[in-house]
Parts: sequence; C-alpha cells; structure tokens
Amino acid sequence: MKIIVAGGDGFCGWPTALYLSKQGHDVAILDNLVRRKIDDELHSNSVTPIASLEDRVNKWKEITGKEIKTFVGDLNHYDFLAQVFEQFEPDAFVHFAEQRSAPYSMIDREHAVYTQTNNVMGNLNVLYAIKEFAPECHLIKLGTMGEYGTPNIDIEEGYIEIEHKGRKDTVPYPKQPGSFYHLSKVHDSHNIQFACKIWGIRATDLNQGVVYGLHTEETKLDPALNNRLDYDGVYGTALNRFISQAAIDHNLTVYGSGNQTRAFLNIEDTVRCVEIAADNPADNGEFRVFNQFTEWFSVQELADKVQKVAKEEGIDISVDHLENPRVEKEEHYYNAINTKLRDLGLEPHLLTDEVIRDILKTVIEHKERVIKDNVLPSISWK
Ligand code: NAD
Ligand code: USQ
Repeated sequence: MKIIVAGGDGFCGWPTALYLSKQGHDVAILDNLVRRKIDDELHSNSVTPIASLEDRVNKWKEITGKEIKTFVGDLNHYDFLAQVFEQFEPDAFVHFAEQRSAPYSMIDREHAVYTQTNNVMGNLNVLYAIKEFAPECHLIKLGTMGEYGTPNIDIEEGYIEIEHKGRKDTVPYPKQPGSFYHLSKVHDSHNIQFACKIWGIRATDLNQGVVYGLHTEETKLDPALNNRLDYDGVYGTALNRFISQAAIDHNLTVYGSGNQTRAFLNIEDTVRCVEIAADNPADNGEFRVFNQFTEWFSVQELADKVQKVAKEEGIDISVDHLENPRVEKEEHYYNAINTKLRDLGLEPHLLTDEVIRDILKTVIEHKERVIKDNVLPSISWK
C-alpha cells in the first residue's frame, strides 16, 4: 500500500512510519516540523537526542534499503497538500499532524486559536484533498479518548444506542472534552463524519488513549532512529513524565487527588493499531471509530508503579499531590470499551515493571538533557 504518514516526524508518527515501511508498505512522511519549533518556543527538548528528519530517513535507508519519502510542509497550505496527493497517490492517509498538547492549547487565546486553526482546518484540507485527488484513499485519523471525557456511564466505541420517548436510534457518543485541544478533536470527528456522509469518503477515527514508552523494534536499530520523549509540563504525558521525574530524583507530580483515570497504551501498540486499521479499511462512506487503548489506570496508580520500580533501582522519591492546574473531575466512574482493535488482532503490550524499568534506564542515560525548570506544570486552565 502507498501510505502517507502526516506528522511522521513526531512521537507517534515516526515509529509508525518505520514500522509500516518495515512491513513492506511504500511510506511517505508529511510534516511541517512545527513540533521542533515549539521546543524552541518553550525552551524545552526531548530527553532523547533526535536526529533531523533528513538524517532519520537516510539512516533508515542505509540500514534497511527502504526509502521513506519526505514532504516538508503544512497541511494548511492546500497547494502543497494537493501536490503531495498528486505525486504520491496514497491508498491510506494516516493523520497524526496536529498540535496535541492540552496544556499548550490552554496557555492563552493565541495558543487556543492556533491549536484549533491548525487542527480543524488542517483536517478539513485533508478531507478536501481526498475528495479531489484520491476518493478511494482511507483516512486513518488520530482522535483521542479525551473526546468522551469522563461520563457516569460506560464509554462505547464512537456510537451509542439510545431510547428516547419510546423511539430508538444509534447516535454519536456524547462528547465532553477537557481542553481546547481535546475540543479540536471533537470538531475533527464531526467534520470527518459529515464528509463520509456527503462524499462517500472512507475513514477510521482512532480514539487513542495516553501513549507511553518510546522505543519500538525499529527505533532501537540506531541512535539516529531514536524516538522523541517529552517530559516537560506542557508536552510530557503522565507516565513518561513520572519516569523522567524519577530519573532526575524529582518527586512525582500527581495533580490533585490522583484518582482521575485515563486509558493508556504502549507506543508499540500504537504502530500496530494503525497497521490493523490500514489492513482493514472502512467502507466507502463509513465513519468508523475504534477506541485505541489497552488498559486504564488512575494517575495515582501510575505514580505508585513508578515509585516502586525507581526504588528497586535505588532511587528514593515521593509522590507529591500538587494543586491541580486543570479543571477536571478527580473522582469519577470509568469503564471504556475497546474490543474492535482486539477483534481485528491487536495483542497488547501491557504495562509491567519491566516496561517502566526499560524507559527509566533510557532516561537515566540522557538525564543531563532534562531542563529542570520545565518539570513543574506552569499552565493553568483558569
Ligand atoms: P507530536 O507533536 O510529537 O507529533 C505531531 C507531528 O505533527 C509533529 O511532528 C508536528 O511537526 C506535525 N504537525 C503538526 N501540525 C502540522 C501541520 N499543520 N502540518 C504538518 N505537520 C504538522 O504528537 P504525537 O504525540 O506524535 O501525537 C500524534 C497524534 O496522535 C496527534 O494527533 C495526537 O492528538 C494524537 N494522540 C497522541 C497521544 C499521545 O499520548 N502522544 C494520545 C492520543 C492521541
Ligand atoms: N497528570 C498528572 N500529573 C502530571 C501530568 C498529568 O496528574 O504530571 C494528569 C492530568 O491532570 C490528567 C492525566 O494525568 O488527568 C492525563 O494527562 P496527560 O498530560 O498525560 O494527558 P492529556 O493531557 O490527556 O493528553 C495526552 C496527549 C494528547 C492525547 C491524550 C489522550 O498529550 O495528545 O489526546 O493524552 S486522552 O487522555 O485519552 O485524551
């Protein structure tokens, strides 16, 4: 298959591009490299040193003989996007290319507007490009479990059957997202569903949980293929952040009670889920939704796990409860369904002490790169 990985220079996109290339697909990366510029804006960095996109794909070719083409440009420049579609003629378009930090979207008006413009308009351009240049192309779009929020009922996969005043219908599951970033994903989902209905586009929305880890078999082949690992208060996500904190002897930063629960998966499962979606495309006109996670944990449970493994490695840190910078429920019901990817063959890599230890050892190797001022949260929802 000819597959474009948009956002292929990022944390999820890079290992996915390598994995799909290894599986024999003809892969091209589209990325405007804005994530690297945001590191400069935030005076932050990846714990792991990462090579330039050019060096990354050159090293991949040198090691495997496989070529990954690159298109450096912005989804919001439609002329550029049109050219990419005309030249590459994709069978599938994997769309990771969005601003993905909830705290970044909550910095101020400008960052909220940037996030929603970049994400919603970029995705709308992709929908138009598929309609205009590749109507059979399968859109595999990264959504988020955070679209659903934390309702007091089970979270279904995209749709819910409801009975109202004696009549029944199956409707999109209600969305109660928790940041302007998460809202951008809801807006994307609505636009994709509408485009499927009116133009007959085929699309899969992968409502992904929080991703942890950094290595895949492919990224481990050479330091030039390293994946990025975010630890800062803006882009770092719960588990990877706690492990990075342990590596520098920093107490773990649980926000509020820590009883807030989220769905998680290993980066090794992210790449496989995308492959499963590509191998089993949605039908023409179908807007399919998969919940892409393998387990759920409260933030406290994650901190406890990291504290235990760190202790075994001779690192003694405590779990701090910081005033929560976010507006979110800290006590809530959580039960989310995730059977569709499992039914199509996903075999989860679950979170074990060994997985935590492995990430911890990598961070320790590079711990002098961690900028300590970036560790505590600095952005408030209010
Ligand atoms: P990332 O920031 O590391 O990567 C995103 C990439 O997209 C970056 O390389 C960036 O330069 C590029 N990009 C952004 N806007 C672009 C544009 N307009 N045109 C071209 N390129 C653009 O993020 P990630 O962690 O790899 O996340 C990838 C996707 O998966 C996002 O859509 C995110 O919402 C979703 N997701 C991520 C997680 C997670 O825990 N990391 C969880 C659930 C969903
Ligand atoms: N949290 C802490 N301490 C920290 C960091 C986070 O207690 O140091 C808590 C947060 O308050 C929140 C939970 O951990 O309750 C998750 O926060 P996060 O930063 O790990 O994840 P989130 O902001 O939800 O965003 C991340 C990705 C985003 C993706 C989302 C999946 O950045 O792109 O969409 O995970 S989900 O959470 O399922 O929506």
